[in-house]
Amino acid sequence: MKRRILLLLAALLVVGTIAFASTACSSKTTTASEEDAPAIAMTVHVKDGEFDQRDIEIEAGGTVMWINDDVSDHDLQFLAPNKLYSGVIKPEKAWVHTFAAAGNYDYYCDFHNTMKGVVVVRPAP
Ligand SMILES: [Cu+2]
Repeated sequence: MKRRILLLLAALLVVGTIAFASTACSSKTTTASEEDAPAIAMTVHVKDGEFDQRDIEIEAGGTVMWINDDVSDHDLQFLAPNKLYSGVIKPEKAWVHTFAAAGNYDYYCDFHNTMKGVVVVRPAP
């Protein structure tokens, strides 16, 4: 089961690198292998027009994966502490981002601006 998740993640990273190379600062430019795929600290499902969970907390350096389980396109737009855009996440696709610095990262979906979430990144211990 864990191996399946890692393979899925590796595939997603490759797709993400191609689709979002200009915006996803953490994406790798080489083909991801199981060894260099980052461990996912949290997974957020996008379903029924909501982020589930809406509020998450990770440590600095942690990686979050958003999976679009919905039937429509969604995206993530972060305005602070720095601008960050996921690009359009199609149904059954995912977006992965690593948060290097501590802070409160509020985001919303450009398509449905009632869809909001926050990633609270604690300083690494
Ligand atoms: Cu949306």
